[in-house]
Amino acid sequence: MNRIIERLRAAARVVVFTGAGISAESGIPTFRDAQTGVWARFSPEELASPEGFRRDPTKVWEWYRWRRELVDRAVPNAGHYAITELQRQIPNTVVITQNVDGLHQAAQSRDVIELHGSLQRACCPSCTRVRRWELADPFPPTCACGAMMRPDVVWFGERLPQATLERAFDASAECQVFFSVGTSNLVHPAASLPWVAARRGALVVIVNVSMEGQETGDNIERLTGPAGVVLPQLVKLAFPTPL
Ligand code: BJW
Ligand code: ZN
Repeated sequence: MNRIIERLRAAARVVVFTGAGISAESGIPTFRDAQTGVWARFSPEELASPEGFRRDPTKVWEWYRWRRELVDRAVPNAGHYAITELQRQIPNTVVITQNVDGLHQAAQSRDVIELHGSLQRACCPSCTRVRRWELADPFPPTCACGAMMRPDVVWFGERLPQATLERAFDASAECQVFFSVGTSNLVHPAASLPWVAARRGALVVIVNVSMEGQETGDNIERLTGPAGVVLPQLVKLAFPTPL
């Protein structure tokens, strides 16, 4: 913990990279947890791939509608708020998320880089129009051009938006401390961000309830526990607020 606090206090640039685990305490299921994860009940190819959408678009839309209902009822947890506080303490803190739930923004984090898109938007595969998607919209949503829209998210086999990815790689290469929070770190190209940071000399801090499958190394610190507990403790220790 001491090394993390020292490096954090001295850091000019920080990256917080998050995955589904940061939102688990807000009641949003993760993808790969054996018991509670979404993939325990559904196959990723069926629901999160262009082929799956072509095969059964209504089924895929129903899955996203169910997730959007959960997200609309959810509120950010102490982990999201600790990241916002870190951004206040170190203004050059970049939040990079794989999540599509918008909870970092709901916790007032600034300039969040969303690598895998957003549940709040739909886009048109035919004319590329993008618009906000509301649960009250006709279902499944149809574009002004007449085509059925799709969720504006990145599925397996699809390219991440180039400019978004470049911003994420640049921020990771330039930071002194890189937090990897609540991600199994299995999905590329996002999974390479911690190693970009580590190669450039950053301290990588892994925060996860389980360290199974997570890397080890000289530049890596591991904090085991729920993000909603670990992150507030860490931020409080690093930046105690005066009475
Ligand atoms: C807690 C906690 C608590 C729980 N506190 N922690 C190189 C090598 C191998 C494969 C590939 C490669 N490059 C590309 C690939 C293929 C593929 C890939 O990576 N596959 C791997 C699975 C093997 N990647 C792609 O297809 C990507 N596209 C691409 O590379 O295109 C290239 C291309 C080139 C030219 C032409 C065309 C294309 C796209 C990947 C898109 C991923 N999309 C999804 C769905 C997004 C939309 C949606 O949400 O529906 O993104 S899949 C899903 O996985 C979602 C997530 O963002 C992503 C990551 O999951 P995450 O967040 O890590 O969740 P979990 O569940 O895995 O982990 C949760 C963690 O939290 C666990 O560790 C828990 O322990 C922890 N936890 N409670 C702290 N309270
Ligand atoms: Zn259209």
